[in-house]
Amino acid sequence: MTMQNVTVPDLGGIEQVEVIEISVAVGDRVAAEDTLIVVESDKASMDIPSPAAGIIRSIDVKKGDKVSTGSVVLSLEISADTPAQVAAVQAQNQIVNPQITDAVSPVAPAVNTGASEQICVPDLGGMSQVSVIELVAKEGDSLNAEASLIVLESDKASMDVPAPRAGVLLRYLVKVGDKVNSGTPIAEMRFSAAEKISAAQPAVAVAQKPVQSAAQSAPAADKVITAAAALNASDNLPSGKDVHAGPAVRMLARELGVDLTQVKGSGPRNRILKEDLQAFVKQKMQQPAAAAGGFALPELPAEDFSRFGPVESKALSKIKLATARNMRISWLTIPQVTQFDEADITALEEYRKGPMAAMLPADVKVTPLAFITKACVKALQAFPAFNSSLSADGQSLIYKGYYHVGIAVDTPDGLVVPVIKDADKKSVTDIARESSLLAAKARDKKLPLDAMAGASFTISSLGGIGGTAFTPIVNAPQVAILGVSKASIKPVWDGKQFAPRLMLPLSVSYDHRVVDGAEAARFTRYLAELLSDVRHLLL
Ligand code: CAO
Repeated sequence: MTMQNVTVPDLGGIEQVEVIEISVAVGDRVAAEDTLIVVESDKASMDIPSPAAGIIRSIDVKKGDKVSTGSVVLSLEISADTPAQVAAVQAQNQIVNPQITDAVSPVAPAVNTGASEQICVPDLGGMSQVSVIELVAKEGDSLNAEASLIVLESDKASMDVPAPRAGVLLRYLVKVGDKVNSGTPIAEMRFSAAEKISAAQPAVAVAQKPVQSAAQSAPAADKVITAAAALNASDNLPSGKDVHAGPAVRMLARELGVDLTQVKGSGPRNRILKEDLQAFVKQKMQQPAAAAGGFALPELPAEDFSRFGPVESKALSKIKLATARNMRISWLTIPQVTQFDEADITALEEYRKGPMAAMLPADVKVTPLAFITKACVKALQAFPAFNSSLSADGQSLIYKGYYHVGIAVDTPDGLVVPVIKDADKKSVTDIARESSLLAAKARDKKLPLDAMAGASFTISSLGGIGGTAFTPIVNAPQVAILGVSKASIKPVWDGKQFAPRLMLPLSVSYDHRVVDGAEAARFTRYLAELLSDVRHLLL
């Protein structure tokens, strides 16, 4: 039995790396080469594998710690009993802590071909026939030095091949799925004259960004490159929440503050590609801000209707777009219920069409809507909650001391809601005059903006069209809306017999956070009673 400290291998000049994953726990039994810890620099992630089979006795680092070459990360009790096994362990230890001096650049070597240079796969340290799994940039892109060009993946690890220096990617020489070896040309790039260096100068880059050399002697070479090049063996990680992504994607995710465990990978074996990260961020940006209830709904998928027959697309008018936005917000944020009732307007209509019509000047037309507006004001005065709004934080109710009634008007461009201000101070005839004037202006697109602002309650009348009932949507931040349908003669039981009465259907939709059902039923009934006796409205 031998105790073995596992240390961070030579980082080839990188001063510090961050522990990003701890793949084992104290007491775990591990096999040789099992991933113990994953560390990451800003260019690469790499796994620190177990030098031999054994049991984890202590873990000396935690996620987020910064470690350097030689830092002890954990201690392992190795079950190596024979001299041969001990020797193997010692050899592994050399592998994990190699003393390497002649490091080479991690960036792809470039071969100068005159106008452009070929970028080749760096030394793979003994690995061959490694798959190209991602072409990261686009042909024609201007790339910064060390921007990722392609991602390679072997059975155990993935590796970014970056551009050696800033330049333009002219074309790729490989495609996804190709198998490549050390030295395989992968792309052609053009560099500015100042940046051109010959293929004989890799040592310049070496001194700046050294990593282990695969060219170094030793049977340890394969191991060394696995541990120290830009490799990420997350395939081997045991935890389901660990992610499979290359260093460039990890770095980008960190910059964007994206939790990669939330991103679905579309690459081989669910590897997260740069496109997956971009699509994730785009989708998050497009989501509507969480509504008051703190949720966001998924968008409907786009449908290609032309698959089913001929189609024509027409842009929505500004009015319709605004209505769509408001209706959506209202529908999604207000728990609304509709209360139905009927008003007996037989007497009201006899009066309107008889004595009232006889008194009115010829140019004034009074429809049931003017009486209904007046009745609404009286009902709002009796039930102030219907003339209120919830405060923005939802903690209080703001009661309004004014009665501004919005009237929904159907225009060729869509629904417009002009407002009859201070309707409580106006007579039925005044309201009739004003509403027909506002409706005419709305249809002629001559309504000033302030004529549509400030309503404390809304009426939507489809009485001139027909229908028996409907459920209007509360016009937020108001808390209630009255829908009026077409009056019709109905047989009504008067206690002794059925009598023909003109019944007006009323539909009151209300915000159930503000108004409860019993209150809504009382409000609607009260409204119906006001309309059944015209004297209430003329006083
Ligand atoms: N029952 C029976 N008849 C009714 C009635 C009712 N509830 N309401 C109106 N009428 C009658 C009127 O008396 C008039 O008849 P006469 O011409 O014989 O006098 C006729 O129907 C037409 O009325 P009107 O619709 O021109 O006038 P109005 O005052 O009732 O309504 C306005 C004005 C602007 C509200 C209306 O024209 C309108 O645009 N309504 C549509 C609103 C809408 O689209 N709402 C839906 C919103 S939710 O998507």
